Amino acid sequence: MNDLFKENTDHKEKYILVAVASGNEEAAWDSLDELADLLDTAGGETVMQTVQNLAHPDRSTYIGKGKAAELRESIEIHEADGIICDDELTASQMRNLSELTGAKVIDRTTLILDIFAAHARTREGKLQVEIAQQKYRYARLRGMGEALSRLGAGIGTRGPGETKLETDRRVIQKRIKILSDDIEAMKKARDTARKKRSANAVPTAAIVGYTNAGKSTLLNRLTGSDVLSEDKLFATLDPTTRAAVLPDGQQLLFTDTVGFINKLPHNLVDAFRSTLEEAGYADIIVHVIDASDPQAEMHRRVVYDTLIDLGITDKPVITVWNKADLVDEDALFRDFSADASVKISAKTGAGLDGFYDELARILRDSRVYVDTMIPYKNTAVVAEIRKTGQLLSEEYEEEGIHIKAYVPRALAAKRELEWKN
Ligand SMILES: Nc1nc2c(ncn2[C@@H]2O[C@H](COP(=O)(O)OP(=O)(O)OP(=O)(O)O)[C@@H](O)[C@H]2O)c(=O)[nH]1
Ligand SMILES: [Mg+2]
Repeated sequence: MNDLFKENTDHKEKYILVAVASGNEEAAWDSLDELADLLDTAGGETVMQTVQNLAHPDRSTYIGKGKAAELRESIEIHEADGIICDDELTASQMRNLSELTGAKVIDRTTLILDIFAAHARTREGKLQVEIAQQKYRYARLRGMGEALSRLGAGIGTRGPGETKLETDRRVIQKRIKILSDDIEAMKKARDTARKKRSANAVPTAAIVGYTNAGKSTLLNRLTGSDVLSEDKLFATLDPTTRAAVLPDGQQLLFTDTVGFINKLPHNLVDAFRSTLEEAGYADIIVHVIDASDPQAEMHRRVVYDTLIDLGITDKPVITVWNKADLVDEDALFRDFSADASVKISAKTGAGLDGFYDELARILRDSRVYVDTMIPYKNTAVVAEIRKTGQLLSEEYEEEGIHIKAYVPRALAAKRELEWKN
């Protein structure tokens, strides 16, 4: 599936996972469990996990030198292929730690980038992953260049190694520029597609949430589609939009998006910014949380933090506590940051009625009430309202159709319908 861990398909590469805890040791262990899930998704195997308490990661070796020496032994005992650190490392931390442990050293960012690379399907997704990878490499090369120039300090000349690095850096920079231009062009195409959609005035809901929360399963359940969903992290990278008709007959578009994760590498956030920002154009945010996950509360916070980071703060949010089939029937789940909270199982379909009710209520709130007469020459407006709003009544009278309806603000403005709030 990917380069790092599946060079030899018969052999699952084994890794020791390491984290530095500065204060909250429990959180560090939890984060390591997630790192193990990431490794599993990438096709590798965890043979040991360890946490070191340090005020802050060591600047040159991440963990302390004594701990590194211990790890060297553990690597032998477990016949591990290397270690994976739960933070992003600098080039020199990586090199030094590799020397001290005598093994391959990988960081959390590389692992996530690797999974993204393996899961990207569309051209845009692939470009976005590559740009994040190139930026990561670029930063690393710079780090190595500094180390090399320190080695050569005092002689007054630049070593051949550095010259090579300089050209590598220029090549990478050029590549990043080309990729950025390509992505920019695709963003324009998407903007056009979105404008077309919004001209139709069908409201949209963006499904967001922590990775593996069940976003794609929910999209499939709501729209009868067949988007890949599996028990892997970051199964979905590319936004998919599908239409659904709610029980009250109104149409709604749902967009499934890339999942969030704690310590999401910022190069990835930047590279995927235009994809992630899709949620910013939605009328409603559907925030899916895996209610059965012991880390649900942390996941909830990470999702809100990421939304804020993306500038998405003024949308109505409906929080969906998913996987209800895996939790105690009486367990209560609340999200006071959301406009509504419901408990469902995307898998079994339990609780969907409540979800539809809340969705309809929020949609109604984002609309205006219209009580007006539509002349017979404008009956297309009535069809439009039926599609995008909620038509409460229509009476055929002499001078036209008398309608009472909830209509999206945008449509009311476009058609110059008189409204009351
Ligand atoms: N038991 C149970 N499992 C569920 C439910 N909803 C989703 N799952 C499972 O959870 C796993 C992840 O589901 P996905 O729909 O792929 O999750 P996602 O949020 O799209 O994940 P990414 O795209 O990887 O970020 C799959 O194995 C689903 O079958 C549910 O309501 N109950
Ligand atoms: Mg998905």
